Amino acid sequence: MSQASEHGKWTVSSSEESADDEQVDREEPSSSSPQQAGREATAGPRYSCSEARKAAHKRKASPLKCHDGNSPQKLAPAQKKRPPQEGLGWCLSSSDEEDSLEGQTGEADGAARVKREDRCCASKEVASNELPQSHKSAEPSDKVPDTWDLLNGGNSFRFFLTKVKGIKSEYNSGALHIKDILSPLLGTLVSSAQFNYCIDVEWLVKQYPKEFRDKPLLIVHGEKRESKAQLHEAAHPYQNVRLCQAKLDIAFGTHHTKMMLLCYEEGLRVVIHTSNLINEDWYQKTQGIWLSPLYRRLPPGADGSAGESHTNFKSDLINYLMSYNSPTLNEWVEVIKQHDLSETRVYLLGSSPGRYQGNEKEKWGHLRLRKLLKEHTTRVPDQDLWPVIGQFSSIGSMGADQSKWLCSEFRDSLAALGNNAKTLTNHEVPIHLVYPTVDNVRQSLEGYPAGGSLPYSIQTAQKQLWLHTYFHKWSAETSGRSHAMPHIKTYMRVSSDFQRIAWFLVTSANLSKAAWGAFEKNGTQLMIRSYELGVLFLPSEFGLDTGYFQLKENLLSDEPVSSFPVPYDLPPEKYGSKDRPWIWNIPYTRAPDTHGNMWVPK
Ligand code: JTA
Repeated sequence: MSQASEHGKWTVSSSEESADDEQVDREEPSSSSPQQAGREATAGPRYSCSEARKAAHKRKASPLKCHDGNSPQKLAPAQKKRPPQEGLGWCLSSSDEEDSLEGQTGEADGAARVKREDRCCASKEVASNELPQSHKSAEPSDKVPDTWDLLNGGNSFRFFLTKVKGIKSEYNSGALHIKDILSPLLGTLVSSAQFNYCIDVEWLVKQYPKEFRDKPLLIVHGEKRESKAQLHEAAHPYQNVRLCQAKLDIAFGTHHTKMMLLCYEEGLRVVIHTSNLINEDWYQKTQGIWLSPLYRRLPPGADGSAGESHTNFKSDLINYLMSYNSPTLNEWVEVIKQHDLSETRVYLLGSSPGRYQGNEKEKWGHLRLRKLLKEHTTRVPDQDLWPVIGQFSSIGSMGADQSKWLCSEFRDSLAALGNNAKTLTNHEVPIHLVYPTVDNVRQSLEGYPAGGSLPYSIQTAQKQLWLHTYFHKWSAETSGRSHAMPHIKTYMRVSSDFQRIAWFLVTSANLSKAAWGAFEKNGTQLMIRSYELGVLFLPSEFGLDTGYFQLKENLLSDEPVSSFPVPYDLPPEKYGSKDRPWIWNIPYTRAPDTHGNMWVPK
């Protein structure tokens, strides 16, 4: 079938035809054949992370070089070349070399100050019977900024970006690689759990410092059937690795949540972030990370509900874990109960698959956000008309027009504010959506292959051209990440002059009904397909009674620590008349990417 559309003339073979006229609101990708669609409806998405990665590796092995005539020509793989500028900034650990921590030190967020006798282990079940293992702390070196400084000094929000290879080192100051997060400087690991979507087990194990590599590691994932078998096969060589399959009972649901639970001799740390556990996701993308403080163990015999934060984070995290209905995760619930999470300043905002009614309706998704905003924000003058901004890396089916979900239930939630007084002006609250254009991707550090992590399909896009009128380019001069494509997802309410923000959310949730939930039964029920997790920053929890954060204008400067470091440029810039949203399953052969290649999906 050939069609001339918004996206130029292109062809799809019948085997690539989508059968999703059925209004399914799953996130990308859509099914690839009618037969497949039938299977999917009962069995969940077909396209697994491992398949996406295989396709990416194939493309890498035989890139389609752009030549004068624009005719695709297969060439041998280009020599692996060094990025233009290696990050020369300091690191908590080297991203490439192992054992790089010898001789480095710094206080591990207080961890280094822990006396031997104060050290503790996770519950027996989780820690098995590993003996606590101490690690040497070397003498301070003045070359390495103090970890305590990094985590507490300049960054009261504990919000970080991932390090990007190939940008000026100053833009990576304060950014974290996964090896930094797992560094012994942050704690002496006893046991950990990794929640994620796409997992390269061999790579993941190598990200742990050698001395922690054989500690119990639980991987929580959503893979089924063949891809589950592949994951088990990949984990088989590691006797310390256990797998936990999250139940996904509603069709087209996905386990998107990205979280680390790190149990230390010194306590516990929770990391909520946006990166898959594969090398590409920690290389040249813009990704977000929230690092909890080091949570100390409660005194023996303390009540499990002790150590709660003003934001109710402890109980919300426990309830999120309990929603998996997994005995293995209940062991982690017991570990969390034993720790003091009272210093947490963020709110947990999750999604867990199900159909929720009555008092359960506000547990997850957009209704949970609506409730938090109503209860914990105070409306300031003019705020009713402040825009909401959504920024994401994938897009689900939103229906025939804006009234179906985006500008009804979804906007009503994002536009909610405190001081009851029901806002009658929600229909006037502007929505700005930030999603990369084709040129954003083409000119990115990764080039077109960055589009392999922006899986918006032509089948979905062509049904909702109306959505694209809300779109704005990816631009991030402020963080030096204009060419590091976003896999981060953020949502916020911003003042009309784009100088202040009422709240900020970093999450795994893309712009989809599967992630945020959609009403059923005339709004009496919220149906959610996927697991998602994020943290919400509200001014009131950071000592601000103004009702807003000032925006941090220069992420490298030392503006007041109360200014919020939004990682991309405001105001967002609308798509130009020739701009198109990145769509991953159509070819781009008119202009070469930064590596001289074209994009020709099979
Ligand atoms: C490519 C994806 C995630 C996530 C989920 C993805 C797909 C393709 C990247 C990704 N799905 N897919 O949660 O991080 O085909 O569904 O990064």
